[in-house]
Amino acid sequence: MTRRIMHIDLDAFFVSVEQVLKPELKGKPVVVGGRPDRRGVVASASYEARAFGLHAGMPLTTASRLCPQATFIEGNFAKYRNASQKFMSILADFSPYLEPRGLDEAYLDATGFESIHGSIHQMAVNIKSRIKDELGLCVSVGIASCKVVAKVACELSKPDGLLEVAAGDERSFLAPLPAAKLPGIGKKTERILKSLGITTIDELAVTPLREIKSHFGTSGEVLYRFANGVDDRKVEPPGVAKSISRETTFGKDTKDRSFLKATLRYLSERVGAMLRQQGKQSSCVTLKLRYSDFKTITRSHTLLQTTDTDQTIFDTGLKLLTKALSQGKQPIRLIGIGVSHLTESGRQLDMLDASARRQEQLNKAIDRIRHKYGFTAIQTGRTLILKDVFPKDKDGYTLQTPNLSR
Ligand code: TTP
Ligand code: MG
Repeated sequence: MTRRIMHIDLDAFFVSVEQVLKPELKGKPVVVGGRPDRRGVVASASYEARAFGLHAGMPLTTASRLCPQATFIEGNFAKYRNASQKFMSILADFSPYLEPRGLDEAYLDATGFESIHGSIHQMAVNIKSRIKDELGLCVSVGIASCKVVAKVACELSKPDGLLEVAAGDERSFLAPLPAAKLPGIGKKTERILKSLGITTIDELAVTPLREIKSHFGTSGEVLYRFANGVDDRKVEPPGVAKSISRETTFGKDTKDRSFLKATLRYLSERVGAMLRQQGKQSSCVTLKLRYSDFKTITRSHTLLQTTDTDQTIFDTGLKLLTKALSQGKQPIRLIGIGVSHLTESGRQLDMLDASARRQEQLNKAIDRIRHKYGFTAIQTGRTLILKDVFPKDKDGYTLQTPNLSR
């Protein structure tokens, strides 16, 4: 049976949520991202604003120059998360084979669902109208036999679109489109392709695989397959996490070691708490650093024994941090810590060891108190200095995330 995959993406998501709350903004140029005189970029632009050349990622100052009459809105992430949850739960009513991608996008496997809705096209019409009726939002849907073609079809149909590519037409549907429309082709890849004389997807599709691989290595193979409309990736409902990580960007780049350590400690505690909440242990700790020139490094350490304690995560991260700081000279823009290679937590052999047992009891007590009174109800000495830097509420410090980006 040929697969029928849908790609579903809300139109001008952040802006549309604002327009539902303030209907007088409908049909007007609207930007979410911040005030026009602030440092920062456009997160979402209404289609009316796009007519003036505005797009996501454009500096707000440029946006206000191109379209001074636009309404600029700071935005409120909690509102968008709430709308996103409702959106995903409507989709989940249609198929259990649902793979959310970010806040406003999802793949849905609709193979075999014709009998319920009459046709897959009709199923998409039903999805669109439920989202419109219940959330007041417009969504675009692409339907095809694989993910990559469904995604391109969705993108092409926007706004308020619905485009189905019949089985067998994948290759000819993609062929005339610019190569940059293919997911995975960013600015850099596009430049290289141009220098090779490749501008359309068709030109990429007929280039010998050997040649593509000589420029892009093994990822060239994926490009080649996508260009030919071949993509056997499954729709994967979110399973259990394969890794857990927390990170934050700083308001100002820093080299201050005790501040970096304090932040690392706090992030380690958040990771540890989540790890224990999921009943998992980890045997690999990874530190992530982004320097002021945006160069990003990750350094990992494999533990001899699995762990779920904040202290071990922090100690390991700190060793990696100390080493990285002795090598990199630039100020740091972002720090993150994560654990991977997760296993179900069972009693470890060394639990016979009294100190490990004490540690486990301590973790349990801390988690209980935090569950009841909020994350910052218990703070280790090291993280106290963060109170002057990050805003805090009952649920912990509000970490700085870059603009409204994902
Ligand atoms: P997109 O789906 O890429 O954009 P969109 O929904 O605004 O517009 P459309 O799909 O109709 O082209 O991203 C979804 C939301 O994610 C977007 O509304 C705002 C947020 N976002 C950012 O915060 N930063 C970004 O750079 C991008 C691209 C999106
Ligand atoms: Mg969208």
